[in-house]
Amino acid sequence: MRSAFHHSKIGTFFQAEPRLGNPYAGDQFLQRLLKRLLPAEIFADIHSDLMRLGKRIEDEIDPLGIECEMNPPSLNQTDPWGKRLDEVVTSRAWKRMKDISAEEGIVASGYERKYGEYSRIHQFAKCLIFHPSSGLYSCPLAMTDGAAKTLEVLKLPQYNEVYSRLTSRDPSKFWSSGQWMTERRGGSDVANGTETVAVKQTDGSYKLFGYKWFSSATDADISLTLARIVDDKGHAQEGSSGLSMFLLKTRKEDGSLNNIHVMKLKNKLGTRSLPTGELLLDSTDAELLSEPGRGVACISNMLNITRLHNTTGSISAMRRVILLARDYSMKRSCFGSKISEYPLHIDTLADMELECRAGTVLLFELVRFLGLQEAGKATEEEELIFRLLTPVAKLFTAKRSMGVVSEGLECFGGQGYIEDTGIPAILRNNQVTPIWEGTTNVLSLDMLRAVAKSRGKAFLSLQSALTRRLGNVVEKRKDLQPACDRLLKEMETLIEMASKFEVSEAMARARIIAFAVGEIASGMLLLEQAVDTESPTDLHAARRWIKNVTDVQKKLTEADPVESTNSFDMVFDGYLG
Ligand code: UCC
Ligand code: FAD
Repeated sequence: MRSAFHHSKIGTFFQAEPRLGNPYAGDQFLQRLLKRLLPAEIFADIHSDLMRLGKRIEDEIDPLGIECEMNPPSLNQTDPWGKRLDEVVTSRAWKRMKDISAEEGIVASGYERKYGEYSRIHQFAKCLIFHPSSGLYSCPLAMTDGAAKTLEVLKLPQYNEVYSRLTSRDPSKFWSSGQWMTERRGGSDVANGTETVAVKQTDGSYKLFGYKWFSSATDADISLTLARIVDDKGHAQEGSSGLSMFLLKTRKEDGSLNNIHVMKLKNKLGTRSLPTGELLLDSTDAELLSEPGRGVACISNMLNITRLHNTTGSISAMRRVILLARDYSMKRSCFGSKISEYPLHIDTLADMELECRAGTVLLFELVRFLGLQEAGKATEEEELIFRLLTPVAKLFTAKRSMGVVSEGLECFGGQGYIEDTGIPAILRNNQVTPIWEGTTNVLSLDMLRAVAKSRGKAFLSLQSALTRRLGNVVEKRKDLQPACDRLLKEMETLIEMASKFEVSEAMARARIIAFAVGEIASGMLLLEQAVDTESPTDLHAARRWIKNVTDVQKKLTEADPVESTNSFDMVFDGYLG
């Protein structure tokens, strides 16, 4: 008998690989959601654009994204004679991604307002399918969107040209933006962490001096940043009220850097295709955009947009790993059957699918609000819910997506751990989403601040929206009454318990509260999807989700009392310092 293993032969079995296909065509849930949210003629238009983009992603953009991942940026700091260059060298694919982003209007489609209040839904649907194939070019685009939004809100005519470049579809005009907030002392606590100072010049402009510790997309054309204005005596005010927001161009008219030194590129776990650098600002020309001392409030226009993009990134990482794992489950056989035939494997995939659907409805609820707000149609209730749910959606989807993507890797067995399948990069790249744009704890506290600033009205607005909208759900399907009651009870308990907390107690429980809000809001949105589409899988998803919603009373009651030192002692047991 001839052996299959001799000479150059390496066996006869080769596993069929998972294929992506058109990521929009394969996402029926997203299609049904968009159909629900959009008027019929707008849906028809957007649907055909997304089908086209999905095909372009499959054929052209995804291979470029892989090329970006394989060719990370490098830094040419000096020429052979020691002269400073600070040249960030990026790949052909990365540069091409910038042009494609402009052509596709990934930012522009949010500002042209072709579909009025629905334009943002179109834009974020594009981002959702684009992100995992974009080689992380979605990161500079998120910041570009945030900068465009900030300029739009400020309505300063002298920045019309900058705004038109950020929102251009012409690759030769399109500019990207950075967002430089983090310094060595702190990225969460920018009020105490910002050391950069701004010195006023006789022409009214400023020169910045400081060290920006994390700058994603170091190759951006402009950036928004924070700094402290110094007075005639060289003093600067400390804390948040000493911070102002500036706009700077990264290059001068002659193409040289604007007195910016790229000190190094970061060596990162993931997002390796993204040039993240440390920057020294040494007399960098900048212009004051905010009122002096209102830097944090002003840059929060940007933060709230980039946090929506972060939510988009987390959800699309889940969707990507699910699309691949689903395809693989039909191709891989174990113990004599395709793995898709094992209920245990399907149950694993179903849990992943559920998280992805819950995140998707939450994202599009916020995107819908954003569109309404920009069209001047948002009610006070919607504004309050928008502010409340933006940090919640970011932290909720980022954290939960890490569990899903990790599970996703396991769906491929050992191959899920092999770099050149491209699958581990989904996990490495996604691990940043809980960290940047505000960590999970910091955003839980941000949510509480939004509640406190509204004197509790943000929670009450969510509760009254739940009552009204779940009432509509029950009107359409009586059998969903128990599921709706469950959500209303959890919301009621949450408000009742949270309103009795001391500030320190609420802060210590901020994460529990934020995740509960995320679960409840997603539950309502999944129920609405189920009754509107009448799709059996949407109904199954809503029921399965609500069965797993956290028992808020139990969770909050069982949390450690704030005054207890038990947890501290447990963590530091044996710590030698
Ligand atoms: O990490 C970064 C990554 C860039 C890449 C992005 C890619 C996106 C995804 C791509 C696809 C995957 S850039 C750096 C991001 N850094 C952060 O997110 C900082 C996290 N820390 C916080 O958010 C903190 O809560 C701070 C910095 C906002 C806290 O600062 P303060 O000064 O202590 O803040 P206050 O006192 O709470 O707020 C000052 C003012 C208040 O307004 P007034 O004075 O009118 O009462 C707040 O209400 O700012 C207002 N404010 C806000 N308003 C603060 N935050 C917000 C907000 N989110 N929305 C509206
Ligand atoms: P810290 O603030 O030191 O946080 C450390 C830990 O303490 C965290 O777990 C946090 O949750 C916890 N913590 C902090 N405060 C509290 C509290 N009050 N209660 C409970 N827990 C708390 N920044 C930019 O400005 N621009 C960029 O372009 C940019 N790009 C980035 C790219 C990458 C790849 C990465 C990894 C980061 C980037 N960042 C950028 C920085 C990022 O925004 C910060 O790292 C992040 O906001 C956290 O700040 P920190 O690193 O100072 O962590």
